[in-house]
Amino acid sequence: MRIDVVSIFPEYLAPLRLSLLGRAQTDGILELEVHDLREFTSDRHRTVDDTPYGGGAGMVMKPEPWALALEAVLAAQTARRHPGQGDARQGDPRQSDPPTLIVPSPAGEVFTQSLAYELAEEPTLAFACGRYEGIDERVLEWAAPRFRVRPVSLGDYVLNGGEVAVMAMVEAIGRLLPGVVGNPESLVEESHSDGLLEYPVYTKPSSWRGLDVPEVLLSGNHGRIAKWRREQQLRRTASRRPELLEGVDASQFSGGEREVLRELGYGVDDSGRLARA
Ligand code: JDK
Repeated sequence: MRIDVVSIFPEYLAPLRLSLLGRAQTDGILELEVHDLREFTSDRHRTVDDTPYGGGAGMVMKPEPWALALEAVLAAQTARRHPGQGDARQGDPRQSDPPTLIVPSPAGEVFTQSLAYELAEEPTLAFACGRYEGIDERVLEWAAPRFRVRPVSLGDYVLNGGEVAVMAMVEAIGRLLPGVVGNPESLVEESHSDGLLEYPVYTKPSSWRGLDVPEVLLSGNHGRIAKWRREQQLRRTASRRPELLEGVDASQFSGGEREVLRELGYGVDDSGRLARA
């Protein structure tokens, strides 16, 4: 996968060169290029912001450096997506398979594991990191015929810019690429977790500062262990994220699991969905 990131703080993205994703880059699984938006300005002060029309606090990112930067990204990505076509498709606003452009924004759709899986299938991704109060909205309109534009929020809180959101998204997407995570069984188990929170994990020593690992995990009884872990997932989800259980199809749960859910205050409604009792 090829990923291009545009930012006024390219150094902010440096940690993406470390650890698992760094290895993925040296292994040729991931190609990551970070572009400095200021390289696409032409005034002496390399200006990227200006005052907002309509008034209000703060500054807004000017559109022209963004168009030039995204044109450079398109040129780089088109060569990878359609090798051997020269620049015939470059910037052609009528392509049927435009690359995806993620624009981090507090006003976007929320980034989820499901979106990470979807984006991990793409051959190329581009990320536009805004700063200040955001990017002139016309940049998204200009980009719409050239990219599949997706404003995406990392969650319902306000960051100072898009960089931290991009780090989180690139890490979540990158670890799904084949060969990035050392043990692919981890990913298989993750994908079968059915939207429940994870079970707790323990390692040696079995007794530590007066705290013992749950006995079942030392039993060697894999059936009992699987049942216990699943019950822990249900208990954690009910206590920390009850909204994840509300309305889900109850038929995916065994008799024993429905027993646990009843104990946690969940019943099954007429349509077979979980509901708080
Ligand atoms: C991209 C700039 C900072 C954005 C408020 C301003 C008028 C009110 C500061 N999940 C998530 N959280 N935050 C982001 C994110 C923040 C960003 C940018 C992503 C670019 N900022 C910022 C908005 C405001 N807003 C305009 C209405 C304040 C992503």
